[in-house]
Amino acid sequence: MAVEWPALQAPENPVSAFIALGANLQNPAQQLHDALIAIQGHPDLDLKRQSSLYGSDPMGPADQPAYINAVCMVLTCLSPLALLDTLQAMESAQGRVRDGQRWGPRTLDLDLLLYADHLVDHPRLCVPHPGITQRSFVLLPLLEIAPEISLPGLGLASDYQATVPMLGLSKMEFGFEA
Ligand code: A4P
Ligand code: MG
Repeated sequence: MAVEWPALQAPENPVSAFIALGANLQNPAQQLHDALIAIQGHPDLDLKRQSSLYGSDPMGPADQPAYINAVCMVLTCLSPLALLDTLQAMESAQGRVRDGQRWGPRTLDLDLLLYADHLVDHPRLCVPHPGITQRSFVLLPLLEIAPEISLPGLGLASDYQATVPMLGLSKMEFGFEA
């Protein structure tokens, strides 16, 4: 599919964007906490909602630690690619090393799940994130903070809850204040 303009342009008014957070190295809960602090403190991001923390078994190679995941919602005037750049800079600032291993362990992964109601198909960015409907560690925290949300081109997110593989997902009792 061709890149859709103006889907990649910066909006005139703030739009909502949903971000998935994941970590399984170097105190993952602290990594997510630090990431939310960074998001909250960023001048172009207005953190509006954050889910509970969720623990889950690793998807992909099994010889890696369990993950902690969460989802947050921000308002932003950044373009989708500028937002991706911002998220990748935050990953690097928290020690993310890209060694090319697919689904390998990481200190912090920040994926852009949804950007307003846009469909983006760009070499660097696919939105909605293709994993939303297949990953319990993304779908359930998303539904916690946006139970009625519709996924562009895919319908209601809640329609996928019954069939998504659970991967040992559990909502953690402790949370944190960003
Ligand atoms: N990219 C394209 N679309 C997007 C998007 N919507 N958001 C591109 C973010 N990035 C997007 O990502 C590779 C490239 O995808 C980026 O350069 C960007 O241009 P990456 O973060 O560098 O690499 P990655 O995260 O290892 O790749 P991948 O395949 O996206 O991994 P996933 O899907 O993030 O999986 N198990 C549990 N339980 N919980 C997890 O959070 N995470 C992973 C990583 C594996 N297993 C897991 C978990
Ligand atoms: Mg990623």
